Amino acid sequence: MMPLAQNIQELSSTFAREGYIVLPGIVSKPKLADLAHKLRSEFARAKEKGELFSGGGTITGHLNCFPGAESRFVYEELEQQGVFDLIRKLSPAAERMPNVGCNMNLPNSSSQNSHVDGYAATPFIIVNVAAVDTDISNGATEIVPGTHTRDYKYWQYALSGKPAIRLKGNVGDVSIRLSSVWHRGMPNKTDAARPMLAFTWENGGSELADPYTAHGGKITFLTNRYGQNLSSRVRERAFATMPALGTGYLFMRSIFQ
Ligand SMILES: O=C(O)CCC(=O)C(=O)O
Ligand SMILES: [Fe+2]
Repeated sequence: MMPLAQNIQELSSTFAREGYIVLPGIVSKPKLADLAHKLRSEFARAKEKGELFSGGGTITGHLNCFPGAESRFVYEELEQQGVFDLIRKLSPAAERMPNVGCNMNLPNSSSQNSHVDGYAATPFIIVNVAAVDTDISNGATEIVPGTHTRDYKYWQYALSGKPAIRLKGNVGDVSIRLSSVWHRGMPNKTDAARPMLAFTWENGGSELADPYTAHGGKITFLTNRYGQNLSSRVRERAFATMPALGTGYLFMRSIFQ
């Protein structure tokens, strides 16, 4: 692959136009395979011991997680490969260290509703690293290129007719996207969870001097997009079992917003 520094013009212009870019083969595959194994084992253990919360993304099957201090090698490799230099060129707001996270797409998950992450008015950069080979079967993320250029309401997005693509890729591939590009997590039809690492710069980055000290440095599963109270659980259940209901609800609500 061409070193990133030589390719910066082209990457910047693709990023400006599409809202995302993909850099194949950046992070070491064997180390990521080992990390994916640890994340899956820890999830199985936490579930077995009844340590997981109810609702909070467990019904739709899309959780956030902190990938543990043992995942620091991913950050170091991104740094060595010049990915963070590229990020600082793409977004001068990315000053601090990123928040370090991971998306666990669980077996039998349902489609998320299409969304932008955070608030459309304050976009930030997200670097995803595939921790396993990812394709349609295990829920490669759906993304709609070019949707970051205006602040769509849900109904405007739904009627925009812009074509969606799936971010299929191999372990070690990196994708860099703006939070304001419309996207969603998709069903994982395999029997193994799909972990995907995420480095995010919301509000300029992590508040910790070292984001790997979060959660005592231990792999931790966290809620995603849904709360844990009864009404959140009812809503999550309804969206998981009747995706069209979710689309219709968001469509109507966005008209009156
Ligand atoms: O896991 C994925 O593929 C995407 C998840 C996502 O977009 C989210 O949880 O906000
Ligand atoms: Fe998202």
